[in-house]
Amino acid sequence: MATSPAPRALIFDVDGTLAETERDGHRVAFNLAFERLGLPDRWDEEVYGELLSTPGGKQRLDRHLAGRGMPADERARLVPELHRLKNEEFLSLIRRGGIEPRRGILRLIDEAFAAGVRVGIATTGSRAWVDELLEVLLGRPRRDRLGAIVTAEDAAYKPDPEIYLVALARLREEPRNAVAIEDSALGLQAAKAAGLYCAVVRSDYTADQDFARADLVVDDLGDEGKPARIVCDPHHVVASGLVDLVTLGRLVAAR
Ligand code: XBP
Ligand code: MG
Repeated sequence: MATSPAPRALIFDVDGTLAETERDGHRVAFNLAFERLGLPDRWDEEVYGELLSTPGGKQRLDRHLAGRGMPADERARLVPELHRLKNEEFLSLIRRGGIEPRRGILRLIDEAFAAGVRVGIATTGSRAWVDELLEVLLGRPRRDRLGAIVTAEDAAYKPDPEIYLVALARLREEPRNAVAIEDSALGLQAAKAAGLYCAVVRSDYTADQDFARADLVVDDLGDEGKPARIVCDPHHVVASGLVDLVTLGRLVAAR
C-alpha cells in the first residue's frame, strides 16, 4: 500500500486505553468509599466487570444500590457522596503512583505532536480526577499540549456520540480525518456513531467484547522492539509491527 497522509486528529479514551485503571484503580477506590461510609458493599473483580456495562461511576453505584433494594430517595442522597469519596480515593491512589501508561501510548502521542496532528481526550470519567491522571500518565508538557479534554461533565455518556462530537468541535476537525483510540465496545459505538475511525486496544475487562465494527483491534500498540499484538486488521494497515501514525493514516486513506 502506498504511503498515506497522517490523520489530522487522534482522540484517546482514558480508562482502559491510556492505562489499566479499572480493576486496581476505580474498583479499589469504590470499595474504599463504601468502607468510609460504613456500608457492607464490596465489588470483587468479577462483579465490577459486570457493572462496567453501565458507563459512569455514579450510574454504576445507582444500579448496584437499586439492585440490592435501596429506595430511590436514599440513593439520591448516597450516590453523590459515595462518588465524591471514590474520586478522592482514586486521586490518592494516582498520587501514590503505580498507574502507568499502556505500551505505545506515549510513543504514539509524541509521533502525533511531532507531525502536527492534534490530540484530544474523550472520556466518560469525571473532571475531578481526569486532569491529574493525565498529568501523571503523560507528564505535564504532553498534557498541556492536548487540544481538547472532554469529560463526563461536558457531554452525554458513551455510547452516545456526543463526547466525540464535542472533542472534534474543540479540535476543529472533521470526523473523517480523525481516529479514536478506544478499549471498549461502548467507546467503539460512540466513536463510530460520531463518524470517526476507531482503533481498539483491548484491555483487562474488554477482551471478550464485540469489536466487529472496529477498523483495527490490537492488544497493545507496540513499542520499539515490542511489536503490537494484532487481533484483527481488516484494512491491512499494520505494516511496521507498530500501531503508529502511518498505520492510522492508512486507515483514514482506506475510506
Ligand atoms: C470509563 C468509565 C468511568 C470510570 C469511572 O468509561 O465508565 O465511569 O469507570 O469514572 P470509558 P467516574 O473508558 O468508556 O470512558 O467514576 O469518574 O465516572
Ligand atoms: Mg475505556
